[in-house]
Amino acid sequence: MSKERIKISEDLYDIMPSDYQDLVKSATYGKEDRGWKDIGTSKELIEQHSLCAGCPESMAFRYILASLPNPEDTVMVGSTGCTSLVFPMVAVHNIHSLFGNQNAIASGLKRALSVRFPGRVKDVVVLAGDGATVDIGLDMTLQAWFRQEKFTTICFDNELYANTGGQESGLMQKGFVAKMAPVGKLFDKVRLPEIARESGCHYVVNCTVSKPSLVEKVIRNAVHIAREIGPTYLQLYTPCILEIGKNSMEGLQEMRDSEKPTERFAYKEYVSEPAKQLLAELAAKDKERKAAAKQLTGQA
Ligand SMILES: Cc1ncc(C[n+]2csc(CCOP(=O)(O)OP(=O)(O)O)c2C)c(N)n1
Ligand code: SF4
Ligand SMILES: [Mg+2]
Repeated sequence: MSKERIKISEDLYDIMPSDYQDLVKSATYGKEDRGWKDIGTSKELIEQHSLCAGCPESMAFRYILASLPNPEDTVMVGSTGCTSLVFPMVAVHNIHSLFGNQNAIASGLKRALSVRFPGRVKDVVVLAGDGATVDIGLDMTLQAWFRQEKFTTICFDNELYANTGGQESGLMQKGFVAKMAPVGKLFDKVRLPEIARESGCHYVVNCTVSKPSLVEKVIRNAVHIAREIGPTYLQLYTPCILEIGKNSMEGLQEMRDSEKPTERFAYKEYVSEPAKQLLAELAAKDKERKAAAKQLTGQA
């Protein structure tokens, strides 16, 4: 796994887009320690987006793409919604699925990749909105977990259908009034993290994307556990600033307010026993690798 895969033939170098040339020069493909700290110094796998200015989904995309452990061998599966506006600008293989079908598509894809590339690591990561994950796609979401499909499901939870103007979603908070849901939500927010745990996910996290280091940690854990053990689920609060009446500078504060210990996005994590064991093994290997690298630097 390295930049060899994206290298440009010398004869064609001049006619390649400058963004591609930059990817070859300074993207972090193949770097074991890649993470959010590379943002600003290396070519990112996303540099533009067509979301509203200041939309927290754009921060979430940047942190996730900087943290994927194996981007050159990852396929992301998206679904209709604000997130789908971003995928055409992402330098990771991705598939757009019919709204709600994303976990069914990812199941087939993951299985096909393991047949087509036996013995090679191929990660699959679903990234969809709350309407796609919980409402219209709930059957596909749950069945993939029941079948123990080995991929990660990420839900960008903005608590409504943002892309179609603000309809009610199962993850909307009780009492919330949206532009296209004037009566106000009558029921509590569906407890999808708990449902994910009870449906067989081995790693479940509910949090905001206010802290890049936290996003990096949970993405790495979720992808590694899905690769080796079984389904993982991340529910990330990416507020729709347009719908909650905030300006482009206020998304971060909204997330900080919502992650306080008594709030609905207080950090929540579930790790199954086999997943705990895997994380401990990975941490030990990482420590060994870093110690060996330090020793080598000392010798040089
Ligand atoms: C099969 C199908 N049903 C409905 C729609 C209309 N539609 C497009 S985006 C969307 C809402 C998306 O909401 P969510 O998944 O929460 O993503 P967000 O836009 O909030 O990020 C809907 C209902 C569609 N495109 N296809
Ligand atoms: S409508 Fe909301 S979720 Fe969609 S891009 Fe704009 S702020 Fe982000
Ligand atoms: Mg939504």
